[in-house]
Amino acid sequence: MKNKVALITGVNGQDGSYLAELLLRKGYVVHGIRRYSSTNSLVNLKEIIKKKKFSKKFHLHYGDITDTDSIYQIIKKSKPTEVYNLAAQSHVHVSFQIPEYTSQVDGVSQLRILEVVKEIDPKIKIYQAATSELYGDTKLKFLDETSGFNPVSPYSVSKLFGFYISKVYRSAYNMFICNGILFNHESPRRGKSFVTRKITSSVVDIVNGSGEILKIGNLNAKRDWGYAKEYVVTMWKMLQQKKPDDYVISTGKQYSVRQFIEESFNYFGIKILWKGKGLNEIGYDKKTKKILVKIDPYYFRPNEVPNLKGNSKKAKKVLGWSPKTDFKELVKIMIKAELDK
Ligand code: NAP
Ligand code: F7E
Repeated sequence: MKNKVALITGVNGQDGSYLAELLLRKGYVVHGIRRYSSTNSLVNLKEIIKKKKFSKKFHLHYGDITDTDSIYQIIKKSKPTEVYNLAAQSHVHVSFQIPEYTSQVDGVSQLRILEVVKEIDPKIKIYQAATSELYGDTKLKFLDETSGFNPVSPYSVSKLFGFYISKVYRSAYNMFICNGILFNHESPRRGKSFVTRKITSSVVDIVNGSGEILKIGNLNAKRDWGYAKEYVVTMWKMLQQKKPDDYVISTGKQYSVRQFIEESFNYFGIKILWKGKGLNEIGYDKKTKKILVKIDPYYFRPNEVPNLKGNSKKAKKVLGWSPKTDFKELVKIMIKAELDK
């Protein structure tokens, strides 16, 4: 394979780090944009940095996707054949606290990238990280590429702009741009403020005797949770097709936050029983009667997305992709990784 060069924004995030590893294994030269940080933000990239054969083909650039000039300079210099725009203020709850900033990073920045690519080389292929949050508060049982959107957070409205501006540039300028509508995907590299990693890391701390109680928000929210390492493969596959298109990536199964907690404790043989209602609901250990879970309204959102479940038939048919890791296995992978730490 010759001259495959990828640029990944958000390279040190969960998906960016898995995608960088995948592309390096495929022989790509990979450039990544990272923001300057006073603290170490490269923990997800440690596998790449420590492997000599990878590190030679891996280049990090300081930049920010709200800064058009830095995007321009990096694309001009690195000459990518594929750009994966994964950078985002990716926390839905936080987007209610910094809505204007979120719209700049998660919405307008995709336009910045599209404009720069159109100017430098419109043949560069682009992947845009769209999201199941676009469907928002929906009554539909299964969501696919034809389902209507009803975004209910500053995060999802910003991503809606990114989604549609990508379609506009695809049709208006004949550019190769794909939107990946990915449902929730998790891993040991997930940030600790997202519910799955928060649960697995707290459960391991509790089992290790920290004495803490898991404080949680909406126990009944349901998500279609997949494994991030498998999902990044679809980003690459989308850009290898003859024509650009949009794809839903999901497992087709949903579980509640409550079930995620139960399954995590279950790994250690602890059975959680529930008692009480609303803010007073608690989860306790059936055997010891010790309270292990409490509700904290701090984690409630001004608007909630109660449930999401995808239908990835198109991805299966066109990309030849289907998920392999089920819910139980995902919980196991995340718990084991916490134990290893
Ligand atoms: P993540 O772990 O939160 O990573 C986000 C990355 O974006 C981080 O590397 C972050 O860098 C970077 N970033 C944030 N603001 C930036 C800016 N202004 N300029 C440059 N970089 C910036 O997110 P993820 O889970 O990997 O998700 C990847 C993408 O997919 C995101 O766009 C997310 O919205 C979208 N998505 C995620 C899911 C999911 O379930 N994970 C589902 C659908 C869509 P710092 O370390 O400096 O903060
Ligand atoms: O919340 C509920 C919360 O923050 C999941 C991002 O990657 O996926 C992610 O967004 C559910 C919500 O993910 C807590 O109310 C209960 O219903 O892990 P989350 P998210 O909001 O679904 C989508 C597809 C993206 O695109 C986003 O970038 O869990 N929940 N208690 C809680 N959530 C958090 N964070 N913390 C709690 O204590």
